[in-house]
Amino acid sequence: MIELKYGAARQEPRQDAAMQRFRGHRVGQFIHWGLYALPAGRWEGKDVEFAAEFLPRVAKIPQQRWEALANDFTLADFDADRWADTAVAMGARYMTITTKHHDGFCLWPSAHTDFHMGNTPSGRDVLGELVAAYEARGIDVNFYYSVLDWRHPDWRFTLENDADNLAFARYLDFAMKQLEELAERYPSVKGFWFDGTWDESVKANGWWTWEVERMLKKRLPGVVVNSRLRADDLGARHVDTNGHLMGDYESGYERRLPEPWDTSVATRDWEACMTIPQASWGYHQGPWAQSTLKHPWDVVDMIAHCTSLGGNFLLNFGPRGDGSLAPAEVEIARRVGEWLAVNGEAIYGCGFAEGWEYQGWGYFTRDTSSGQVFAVVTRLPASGRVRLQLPAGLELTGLRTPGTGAHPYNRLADSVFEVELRAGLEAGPAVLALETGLLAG
Ligand code: JFZ
Repeated sequence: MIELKYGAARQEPRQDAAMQRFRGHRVGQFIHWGLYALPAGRWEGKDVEFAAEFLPRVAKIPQQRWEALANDFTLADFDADRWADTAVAMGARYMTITTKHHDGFCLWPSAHTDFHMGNTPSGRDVLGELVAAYEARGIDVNFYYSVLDWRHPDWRFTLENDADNLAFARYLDFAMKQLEELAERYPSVKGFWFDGTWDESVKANGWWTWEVERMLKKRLPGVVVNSRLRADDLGARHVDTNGHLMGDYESGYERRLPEPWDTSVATRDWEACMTIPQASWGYHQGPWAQSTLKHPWDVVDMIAHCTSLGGNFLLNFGPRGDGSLAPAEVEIARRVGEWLAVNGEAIYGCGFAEGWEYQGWGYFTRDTSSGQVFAVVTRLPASGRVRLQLPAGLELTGLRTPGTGAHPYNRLADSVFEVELRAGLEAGPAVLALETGLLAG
């Protein structure tokens, strides 16, 4: 053990009510929205096949031309209630929105920069409108904030000399003030999701990431902060030099999930975030993105996968430049939500089912309060039959599907049962609620 001033604040998962609430959500909606939604991956008639929010860098767009996009951000078709209704339809229990992404543009009227929504034609506080609309529907709102800032004159990627150190100290002060401002203006916010913390400059200032976490928790009791914010005294990120998770949950799973048999991740809180197209967070209009959209059942598979290992799943949406949601994304949300409306008892409030081993056809989950075990069958074998191998000493005494009720099964051997699931495939992955008893003898 090394003595750390800015390492993990605690060594065990939080168990307070706010954290338990976050943990039980399991399904969240991520939103990436900013000026990059206007060009949507296309510049001067050419598709740029890279994440749309990176367009200014990848296409080397002059700063003034990028900032001029603010004049076109007119919100012609923006309606916070419609976004929130889509989240409800999807069955999302929380939402995380980009208050400021890497280009520095702010979705709220910040007193610490001119580059914000208040200086666009509508002048509206879209962040405030979204907080109100989502919370009115019982959906928790979290804020994404990029520490990396391509526009701010004091931002530094590396610290080469005293001048860099001075400039970056001013930058950290600016970012702290913006975060204080967010906490003050929107005190109902439930969590902060930090990004853009990987550069040497940030890693050399682990004290600041500690201070940010402390400041937010002091002002907003219960607030939940992701591990991506944090660096320790020695520049270790997410997990400190002594191996303890910093922040409240691990947020390193970006467009990938842990292996389904890697039960080691179930010992702590975590969240995975995922794009609908292959690799863009901001709306990208080109076929490079639009031809790669995931199927709703792919999304359901990932939700169950995360739940089975005690993690949350944050599905990203990239609204368009006029403020409307992309119809294909609304449709995916609707179909995922239809599935959750029937089968959500296997997801919400559920987590890792200790002792129930991964068997390839899908995932076991367990309701953390009732103890009810579920099988979510996302990869039905070609036989149409699923073999359920129960933990040694248990047998199946009943089977139920949330949609249709009691379901037949065959006993093959002690603790081995078989279920026929060919029928009803169009309704998506089947869920089985398992009733078990101790094997006699
Ligand atoms: C970052 C951003 O650069 C991106 O635009 C988006 O906002 C995403 C959610 O976060 O991208 C990342 C962040 C982390 C990793 C990879 C890309 N990572 O941990 O491998």
